[in-house]
Amino acid sequence: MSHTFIRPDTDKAWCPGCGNYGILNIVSEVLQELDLKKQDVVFVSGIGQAAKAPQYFDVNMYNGLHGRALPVATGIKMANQELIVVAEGGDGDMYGEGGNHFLNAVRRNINIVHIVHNNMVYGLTKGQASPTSQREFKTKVQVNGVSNEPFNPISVALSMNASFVARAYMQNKEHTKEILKAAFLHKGYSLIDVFQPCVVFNPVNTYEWFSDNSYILDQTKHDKSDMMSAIQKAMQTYPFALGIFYQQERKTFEEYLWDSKDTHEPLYSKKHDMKKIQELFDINSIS
Ligand SMILES: Cc1ncc(C[n+]2csc(CCOP(=O)(O)OP(=O)(O)O)c2C)c(N)n1
Ligand code: SF4
Ligand SMILES: [Mg+2]
Repeated sequence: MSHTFIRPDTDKAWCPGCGNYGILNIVSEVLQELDLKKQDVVFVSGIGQAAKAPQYFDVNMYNGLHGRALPVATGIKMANQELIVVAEGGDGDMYGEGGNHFLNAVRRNINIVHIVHNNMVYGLTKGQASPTSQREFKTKVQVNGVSNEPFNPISVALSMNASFVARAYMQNKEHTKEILKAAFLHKGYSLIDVFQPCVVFNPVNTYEWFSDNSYILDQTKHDKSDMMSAIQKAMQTYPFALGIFYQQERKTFEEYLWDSKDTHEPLYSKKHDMKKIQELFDINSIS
Protein backbone atom coordinates (compact mmCIF):
# COMPACT_ATOMS: atom_id res chain seq x y z
CA MET A 1 0.00 0.00 0.00
CA SER A 2 1.27 3.49 -0.86
CA HIS A 3 1.97 6.36 1.54
CA THR A 4 -0.63 8.39 3.45
CA PHE A 5 -2.08 11.24 1.43
CA ILE A 6 -2.08 13.63 4.41
CA ARG A 7 0.79 16.09 4.28
CA PRO A 8 2.83 15.82 7.48
CA ASP A 9 4.21 19.35 7.13
CA THR A 10 0.97 21.31 7.63
CA ASP A 11 -0.75 22.47 10.81
CA LYS A 12 -4.44 21.73 10.54
CA ALA A 13 -6.36 24.93 11.32
CA TRP A 14 -9.38 23.18 12.86
CA CYS A 15 -10.65 23.06 16.46
CA PRO A 16 -9.91 19.98 18.58
CA GLY A 17 -12.72 17.46 18.16
CA CYS A 18 -13.92 18.84 14.80
CA GLY A 19 -15.46 16.24 12.49
CA ASN A 20 -13.29 17.50 9.63
CA TYR A 21 -10.32 15.49 10.98
CA GLY A 22 -12.27 12.26 10.56
CA ILE A 23 -13.20 13.10 6.97
CA LEU A 24 -9.59 14.01 6.19
CA ASN A 25 -8.42 10.59 7.41
CA ILE A 26 -11.20 8.76 5.60
CA VAL A 27 -10.50 10.46 2.26
CA SER A 28 -6.78 9.83 2.63
CA GLU A 29 -7.39 6.13 3.29
CA VAL A 30 -9.72 5.91 0.29
CA LEU A 31 -7.07 7.41 -2.01
CA GLN A 32 -4.53 4.98 -0.53
CA GLU A 33 -6.70 1.90 -0.79
CA LEU A 34 -7.71 2.70 -4.35
CA ASP A 35 -3.98 2.92 -5.00
CA LEU A 36 -4.26 6.30 -6.71
CA LYS A 37 -1.17 8.22 -7.70
CA LYS A 38 -0.92 11.71 -6.34
CA GLN A 39 -0.06 13.18 -9.73
CA ASP A 40 -3.36 11.83 -11.13
CA VAL A 41 -5.59 13.47 -8.52
CA VAL A 42 -6.75 17.11 -8.22
CA PHE A 43 -8.78 18.49 -5.34
CA VAL A 44 -10.61 21.77 -5.79
CA SER A 45 -12.24 23.81 -3.05
CA GLY A 46 -13.69 27.21 -2.24
CA ILE A 47 -13.80 28.88 1.18
CA GLY A 48 -14.74 27.54 4.62
CA GLN A 49 -13.44 25.18 7.28
CA ALA A 50 -14.21 22.15 5.11
CA ALA A 51 -12.70 23.85 2.07
CA LYS A 52 -9.33 23.83 3.85
CA ALA A 53 -9.18 20.03 3.55
CA PRO A 54 -7.51 19.89 0.10
CA GLN A 55 -4.62 21.98 1.45
CA TYR A 56 -3.77 19.10 3.76
CA PHE A 57 -3.60 16.45 1.04
CA ASP A 58 -0.43 15.59 -0.81
CA VAL A 59 -2.08 15.86 -4.26
CA ASN A 60 -2.63 18.61 -6.83
CA MET A 61 -5.00 21.20 -5.46
CA TYR A 62 -6.66 24.49 -6.27
CA ASN A 63 -8.25 26.64 -3.56
CA GLY A 64 -10.41 29.36 -5.08
CA LEU A 65 -13.35 31.63 -4.37
CA HIS A 66 -16.24 30.89 -2.04
CA GLY A 67 -18.80 28.69 -3.80
CA ARG A 68 -16.74 28.32 -6.97
CA ALA A 69 -15.12 24.91 -6.59
CA LEU A 70 -17.44 23.17 -9.07
CA PRO A 71 -16.84 25.44 -12.09
CA VAL A 72 -13.08 25.17 -11.55
CA ALA A 73 -13.33 21.39 -11.18
CA THR A 74 -15.39 21.29 -14.39
CA GLY A 75 -12.75 23.31 -16.25
CA ILE A 76 -9.95 21.04 -15.02
CA LYS A 77 -11.81 17.91 -16.04
CA MET A 78 -12.54 19.35 -19.48
CA ALA A 79 -8.88 20.28 -20.00
CA ASN A 80 -7.61 16.87 -18.92
CA GLN A 81 -10.05 13.99 -18.69
CA GLU A 82 -7.32 11.66 -17.45
CA LEU A 83 -7.29 13.41 -14.07
CA ILE A 84 -9.41 12.27 -11.13
CA VAL A 85 -11.11 15.50 -10.09
CA VAL A 86 -12.65 16.03 -6.66
CA ALA A 87 -14.56 19.10 -5.47
CA GLU A 88 -14.62 19.29 -1.66
CA GLY A 89 -16.13 21.85 0.70
CA GLY A 90 -18.86 22.73 3.16
CA ASP A 91 -22.63 22.91 3.06
CA GLY A 92 -22.59 26.72 2.79
CA ASP A 93 -19.91 26.75 0.11
CA MET A 94 -21.56 24.07 -2.03
CA TYR A 95 -25.31 24.49 -1.48
CA GLY A 96 -25.48 28.22 -0.61
CA GLU A 97 -22.92 30.40 -2.35
CA GLY A 98 -22.23 27.64 -4.89
CA GLY A 99 -25.81 26.40 -5.10
CA ASN A 100 -26.36 27.17 -8.76
CA HIS A 101 -23.10 25.43 -9.68
CA PHE A 102 -24.32 22.39 -7.73
CA LEU A 103 -27.54 22.26 -9.79
CA ASN A 104 -25.66 22.49 -13.06
CA ALA A 105 -22.94 19.99 -12.13
CA VAL A 106 -25.70 17.45 -11.47
CA ARG A 107 -27.42 18.25 -14.77
CA ARG A 108 -24.17 18.06 -16.76
CA ASN A 109 -23.10 14.74 -15.24
CA ILE A 110 -19.44 15.57 -15.58
CA ASN A 111 -17.20 12.83 -14.17
CA ILE A 112 -16.17 14.38 -10.86
CA VAL A 113 -16.45 13.38 -7.19
CA HIS A 114 -18.28 15.97 -5.07
CA ILE A 115 -17.68 15.68 -1.30
CA VAL A 116 -19.68 18.00 0.95
CA HIS A 117 -18.90 18.25 4.67
CA ASN A 118 -22.37 18.97 6.05
CA ASN A 119 -22.18 20.45 9.56
CA MET A 120 -25.46 22.37 9.12
CA VAL A 121 -23.75 25.68 9.91
CA TYR A 122 -21.33 28.30 8.58
CA GLY A 123 -18.33 27.26 10.70
CA LEU A 124 -15.59 29.55 9.43
CA THR A 125 -17.61 32.74 9.85
CA LYS A 126 -18.54 31.73 13.39
CA GLY A 127 -21.89 30.12 13.41
CA GLN A 128 -24.53 31.64 11.12
CA ALA A 129 -27.24 29.38 9.67
CA SER A 130 -26.40 27.57 6.43
CA PRO A 131 -28.83 26.18 3.83
CA THR A 132 -28.87 22.82 5.66
CA SER A 133 -29.45 24.28 9.14
CA GLN A 134 -32.48 22.67 10.67
CA ARG A 135 -35.63 24.59 11.65
CA GLU A 136 -35.48 26.45 14.98
CA PHE A 137 -31.66 26.38 15.05
CA LYS A 138 -30.74 29.54 16.97
CA THR A 139 -27.63 31.55 16.15
CA LYS A 140 -26.40 35.07 16.95
CA VAL A 141 -27.97 36.15 13.66
CA GLN A 142 -31.03 33.88 13.59
CA VAL A 143 -31.95 34.87 17.16
CA ASN A 144 -35.47 33.47 16.94
CA GLY A 145 -34.31 30.33 15.19
CA VAL A 146 -34.20 29.31 11.53
CA SER A 147 -37.61 29.40 9.88
CA ASN A 148 -36.60 28.27 6.35
CA GLU A 149 -37.15 24.76 5.10
CA PRO A 150 -33.74 23.01 5.30
CA PHE A 151 -32.14 22.41 1.91
CA ASN A 152 -32.22 18.70 1.08
CA PRO A 153 -29.22 18.06 -1.23
CA ILE A 154 -30.13 14.41 -1.70
CA SER A 155 -33.65 14.97 -3.00
CA VAL A 156 -32.55 17.97 -5.08
CA ALA A 157 -29.78 15.94 -6.77
CA LEU A 158 -32.17 13.05 -7.37
CA SER A 159 -34.81 15.28 -8.90
CA MET A 160 -32.27 16.26 -11.57
CA ASN A 161 -31.33 12.65 -12.29
CA ALA A 162 -27.88 12.72 -10.66
CA SER A 163 -26.05 9.52 -11.52
CA PHE A 164 -24.67 8.84 -8.00
CA VAL A 165 -26.22 10.19 -4.81
CA ALA A 166 -25.10 9.22 -1.30
CA ARG A 167 -25.06 10.38 2.29
CA ALA A 168 -22.62 9.31 4.99
CA TYR A 169 -21.82 10.17 8.59
CA MET A 170 -18.08 10.47 9.24
CA GLN A 171 -18.31 8.64 12.58
CA ASN A 172 -19.25 5.50 10.60
CA LYS A 173 -15.73 5.27 9.22
CA GLU A 174 -15.88 2.02 7.25
CA HIS A 175 -19.30 2.81 5.82
CA THR A 176 -18.16 6.28 4.69
CA LYS A 177 -15.04 4.77 3.11
CA GLU A 178 -17.12 2.20 1.24
CA ILE A 179 -19.40 4.91 -0.19
CA LEU A 180 -16.49 7.14 -1.18
CA LYS A 181 -14.72 4.28 -2.92
CA ALA A 182 -17.85 3.56 -4.94
CA ALA A 183 -18.07 7.26 -5.83
CA PHE A 184 -14.46 7.37 -7.06
CA LEU A 185 -15.09 4.31 -9.22
CA HIS A 186 -18.37 5.67 -10.62
CA LYS A 187 -18.38 7.14 -14.13
CA GLY A 188 -20.20 10.47 -13.92
CA TYR A 189 -21.05 13.07 -11.31
CA SER A 190 -21.22 11.71 -7.76
CA LEU A 191 -22.53 13.55 -4.70
CA ILE A 192 -21.52 12.40 -1.23
CA ASP A 193 -23.05 14.54 1.50
CA VAL A 194 -21.10 13.75 4.69
CA PHE A 195 -22.52 14.64 8.11
CA GLN A 196 -19.77 16.33 10.13
CA PRO A 197 -20.25 17.81 13.60
CA CYS A 198 -18.95 21.33 14.25
CA VAL A 199 -18.21 21.16 17.97
CA VAL A 200 -17.87 24.91 18.46
CA PHE A 201 -20.66 26.64 16.52
CA ASN A 202 -23.29 23.94 16.29
CA PRO A 203 -24.27 22.80 19.78
CA VAL A 204 -27.45 21.14 18.45
CA ASN A 205 -26.22 18.78 15.69
CA THR A 206 -23.59 17.04 17.79
CA TYR A 207 -21.89 13.63 17.37
CA GLU A 208 -24.68 12.16 19.48
CA TRP A 209 -27.42 13.95 17.51
CA PHE A 210 -26.12 12.64 14.18
CA SER A 211 -25.93 9.10 15.60
CA ASP A 212 -29.43 9.30 17.08
CA ASN A 213 -30.90 10.80 13.91
CA SER A 214 -29.44 8.56 11.24
CA TYR A 215 -29.53 4.91 10.20
CA ILE A 216 -27.60 2.87 7.66
CA LEU A 217 -29.61 1.75 4.65
CA ASP A 218 -29.60 -1.97 4.07
CA GLN A 219 -28.13 -1.94 0.56
CA THR A 220 -29.20 -5.53 -0.03
CA LYS A 221 -32.84 -4.43 0.32
CA HIS A 222 -32.63 -0.96 -1.21
CA ASP A 223 -32.57 -1.07 -5.00
CA LYS A 224 -30.21 1.77 -5.90
CA SER A 225 -31.37 1.79 -9.50
CA ASP A 226 -34.92 2.65 -8.38
CA MET A 227 -35.27 6.43 -8.52
CA MET A 228 -38.71 6.56 -6.87
CA SER A 229 -37.57 4.51 -3.92
CA ALA A 230 -34.46 6.72 -3.63
CA ILE A 231 -36.58 9.89 -3.63
CA GLN A 232 -38.91 8.44 -1.03
CA LYS A 233 -35.96 7.64 1.28
CA ALA A 234 -34.37 11.03 0.61
CA MET A 235 -37.54 12.84 1.70
CA GLN A 236 -37.58 11.01 5.04
CA THR A 237 -35.83 12.87 7.86
CA TYR A 238 -35.25 12.21 11.56
CA PRO A 239 -33.82 9.67 11.10
CA PHE A 240 -31.86 10.40 7.92
CA ALA A 241 -30.86 7.42 5.79
CA LEU A 242 -27.13 6.89 5.15
CA GLY A 243 -25.85 5.01 2.12
CA ILE A 244 -26.07 5.05 -1.65
CA PHE A 245 -29.57 6.25 -2.50
CA TYR A 246 -29.18 6.03 -6.25
CA GLN A 247 -26.55 4.93 -8.77
CA GLN A 248 -27.19 4.62 -12.47
CA GLU A 249 -24.58 5.44 -15.07
CA ARG A 250 -25.63 7.67 -17.93
CA LYS A 251 -23.78 9.50 -20.66
CA THR A 252 -21.34 12.05 -19.23
CA PHE A 253 -20.75 15.65 -20.27
CA GLU A 254 -17.37 14.63 -21.71
CA GLU A 255 -18.97 11.93 -23.85
CA TYR A 256 -21.50 14.41 -25.28
CA LEU A 257 -18.63 16.72 -26.21
CA TRP A 258 -16.66 13.90 -27.79
CA ASP A 259 -19.66 13.12 -30.01
CA SER A 260 -19.41 16.58 -31.54
CA LYS A 261 -15.66 16.37 -32.15
CA ASP A 262 -13.50 14.15 -34.30
CA THR A 263 -10.97 13.58 -31.50
CA HIS A 264 -10.93 12.76 -27.78
CA GLU A 265 -7.63 14.53 -27.38
CA PRO A 266 -7.64 16.55 -24.14
CA LEU A 267 -7.46 20.32 -24.40
CA TYR A 268 -4.10 20.57 -22.63
CA SER A 269 -2.24 18.56 -25.28
CA LYS A 270 -3.83 20.17 -28.33
CA LYS A 271 -1.70 22.29 -30.64
CA HIS A 272 -2.81 25.91 -30.51
CA ASP A 273 -2.32 28.58 -33.12
CA MET A 274 -0.17 30.92 -31.05
CA LYS A 275 -0.42 33.64 -33.71
CA LYS A 276 -4.21 33.80 -33.28
CA ILE A 277 -3.88 33.85 -29.49
CA GLN A 278 -1.33 36.67 -29.71
CA GLU A 279 -3.73 38.62 -31.95
CA LEU A 280 -6.41 38.33 -29.30
CA PHE A 281 -4.04 39.68 -26.65
CA ASP A 282 -3.04 42.51 -28.99
CA ILE A 283 -6.69 43.50 -29.63
CA ASN A 284 -7.49 43.42 -25.91
CA SER A 285 -4.47 45.51 -25.00
CA ILE A 286 -5.70 48.45 -27.18
CA SER A 287 -7.45 50.78 -24.76
C1 LIG B 1 -18.56 35.69 -1.70
C2 LIG B 1 -18.32 35.43 -0.25
N1 LIG B 1 -19.36 35.50 0.59
C3 LIG B 1 -19.18 35.24 1.89
C4 LIG B 1 -17.93 34.93 2.37
C5 LIG B 1 -17.75 34.64 3.83
N2 LIG B 1 -17.70 33.23 4.10
C6 LIG B 1 -16.53 32.56 4.16
S1 LIG B 1 -16.70 30.96 4.59
C7 LIG B 1 -18.39 31.14 4.71
C8 LIG B 1 -19.27 30.02 5.13
C9 LIG B 1 -18.66 28.67 5.04
O1 LIG B 1 -19.58 27.72 5.45
P1 LIG B 1 -19.46 26.23 4.98
O2 LIG B 1 -19.27 26.17 3.53
O3 LIG B 1 -20.62 25.50 5.54
O4 LIG B 1 -18.09 25.75 5.59
P2 LIG B 1 -17.67 25.39 7.08
O5 LIG B 1 -16.85 26.54 7.54
O6 LIG B 1 -18.91 25.20 7.89
O7 LIG B 1 -16.89 24.14 6.92
C10 LIG B 1 -18.79 32.44 4.41
C11 LIG B 1 -20.18 32.92 4.43
C12 LIG B 1 -16.87 34.86 1.45
N3 LIG B 1 -15.63 34.50 1.83
N4 LIG B 1 -17.09 35.12 0.14
S1 SF4 C 1 -15.48 26.02 13.91
FE1 SF4 C 1 -16.54 24.06 13.73
S2 SF4 C 1 -16.17 23.36 11.64
FE2 SF4 C 1 -14.67 24.94 12.10
S3 SF4 C 1 -12.86 23.84 12.81
FE3 SF4 C 1 -14.05 24.43 14.63
S4 SF4 C 1 -15.35 22.67 15.03
FE4 SF4 C 1 -14.60 22.44 12.93
MG1 LIG D 1 -20.69 24.24 7.13
